[in-house]
Amino acid sequence: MTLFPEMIESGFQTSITGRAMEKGLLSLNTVNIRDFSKDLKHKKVDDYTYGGGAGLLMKADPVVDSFHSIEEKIGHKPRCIYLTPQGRTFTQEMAVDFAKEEELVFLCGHYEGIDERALDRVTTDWVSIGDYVLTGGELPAMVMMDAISRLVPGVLHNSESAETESFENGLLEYPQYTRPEVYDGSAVPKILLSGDHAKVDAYRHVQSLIRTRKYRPDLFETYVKEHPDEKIPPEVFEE
Ligand code: 6GU
Repeated sequence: MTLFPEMIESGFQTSITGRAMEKGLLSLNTVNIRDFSKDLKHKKVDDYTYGGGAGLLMKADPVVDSFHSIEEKIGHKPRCIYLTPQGRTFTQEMAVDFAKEEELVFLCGHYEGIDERALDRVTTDWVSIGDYVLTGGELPAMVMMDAISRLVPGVLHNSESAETESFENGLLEYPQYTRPEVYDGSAVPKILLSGDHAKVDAYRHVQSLIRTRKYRPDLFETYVKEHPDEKIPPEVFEE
């Protein structure tokens, strides 16, 4: 549900989510809230706020009527996510939970937001993508749709799925290299050319630990607490 359906459609048709739609693994239906405006002449969907203050607010009835059109189409009341900086900050764990749903509705606000009475009637989840302010809910909806879609079985190829493990084990990804073996004087770490898979895995794990400690000490602390029996090598604590 959006005032800018083309923005959502063009984004989702691209790349991996586009391929998954062609395969029938995902589908996208955009509802243009403006199509439910009762103002036949100007298709107005926003108005001034009672009590005054900055900017325009999206009116209740086009939003509620848009949602009812979806309810009628699918035959039940789906989970409806309102994208707002006031929501819970989106995490991988929330993506896993949303990925279990057969249908999800994303309600994208614009201007100063949406009349509270519409939100009361249609929304089940309020989600933010971080502590900064955007002009509308479309980009956050696309962020969520991407993160959730890649968790749907079949959307990623096997070679792509392997990469999911890394954030889900609570550590950052280790550094990766492809050809050439020496680029601009920098060689690929020798161990990666050894063919010894156990050694490569161990090396990568240590690299993940080093990165996580350096860039996300919060995640590192949690990881250490959750793996009390793991011996962390001293090089992880250098620098
Ligand atoms: Cl979900 N909406 C808007 N407008 N701004 C945001 C956001 C959402 N998440 C972070 N900033």
